[in-house]
Amino acid sequence: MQPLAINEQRLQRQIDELALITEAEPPVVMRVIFSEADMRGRAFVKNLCREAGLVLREDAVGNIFARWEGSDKNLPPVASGSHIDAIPNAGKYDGVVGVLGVIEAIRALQQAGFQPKRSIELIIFTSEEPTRFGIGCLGSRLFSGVLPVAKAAALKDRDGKTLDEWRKIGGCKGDLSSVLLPKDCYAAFVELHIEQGPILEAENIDIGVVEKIAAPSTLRVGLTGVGGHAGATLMPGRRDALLAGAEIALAVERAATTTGSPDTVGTTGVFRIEPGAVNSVPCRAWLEIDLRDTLVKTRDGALEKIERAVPEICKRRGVEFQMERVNVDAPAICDAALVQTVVEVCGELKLPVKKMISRAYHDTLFMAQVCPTTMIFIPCFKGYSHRPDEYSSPEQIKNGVTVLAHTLAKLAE
Ligand code: HGY
Ligand code: MN
Ligand code: MN
Repeated sequence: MQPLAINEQRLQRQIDELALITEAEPPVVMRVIFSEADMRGRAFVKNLCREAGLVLREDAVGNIFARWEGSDKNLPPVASGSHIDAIPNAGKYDGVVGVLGVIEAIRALQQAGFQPKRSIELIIFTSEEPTRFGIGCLGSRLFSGVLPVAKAAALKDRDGKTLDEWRKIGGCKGDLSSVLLPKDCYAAFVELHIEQGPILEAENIDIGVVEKIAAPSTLRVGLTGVGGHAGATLMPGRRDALLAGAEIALAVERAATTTGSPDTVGTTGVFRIEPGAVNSVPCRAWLEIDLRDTLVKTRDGALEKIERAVPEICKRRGVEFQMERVNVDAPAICDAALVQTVVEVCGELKLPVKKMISRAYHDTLFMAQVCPTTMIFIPCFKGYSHRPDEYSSPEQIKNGVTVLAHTLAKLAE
């Protein structure tokens, strides 16, 4: 095979163009699953797949598959991919590098005359971000069987619109039960992603290869207090839902900072109140709490601490609560042989490489239930992510795509 020519200008142009397909004001990116912008983003990427000669299909929850047919169609394909949906106030690289980068890697392999024996399949997962339904990795959870169909079918967004209603808007066909794939459907899955952390940049290393993905969990708490006139309702006896929520958010911080593990992270990322009028005592509050650690035991200990604090705070404040574990996931252990393949490719390309833990979750977390997996990380500016100043340079992206292309070639030959 001739040396690979990754067309970084073309790839950068595509990243920039996709970033303009957003629900927000550029440079802010936001593409919530099945929104009008997400549908335009999907169409944009599907078009690039067609231009690269890939065979497209979509499943009943909107996962998109773009396949480069190999010479031996009986062999399980090698897969790579990520997501293009984006949370509010996002940047333009999270997920996108691992989707557009695969198309670029395939085009470079095609141009170098490589002919895969195993098919190489790009997967663009539905709703990796939890924005719409409060649970992340919806597409890969269903795909891997981690999320039961009945639980998925019951998902609603904050206005009560169901997953089925959104699937109709997204043009999805078929029953959710058809999303589940047989265990040996892929030979391997490798996801290219920005690190979303500061380590590679700080240590001046070009490539990270992921050995383990931290264990995420989400807790949802609904609070019902008693509203009233801000002027006429005296302080004694108030049952202020916001203040109960505020104490719970502080309990999350306390639980995360007292485990003794530097890897425990707790965030009350969503905190909504009603009625939201300056002169009205908040009668309702909703919290969505994100709690993670690389060790399940530590994460679970912190989660249980929060679950004990909620009733105690609410009892003291006379506020009623509902509490629900939305997801409590195990960490993923990546495949050692696959990790070694990436290390070898980096050696051949003379790119410094570091074995790492991913603190962010990814679809790879669930693909690990389906087949051997690993991830290829590239540095990002100060580790920033989930903010508009998220940035990786064309050079850093090119390095990641080159390593991915050579890795896919090794796995597909
Ligand atoms: O939250 C995460 O870890 C991922 O970026 N969705
Ligand atoms: Mn993200
Ligand atoms: Mn991501």
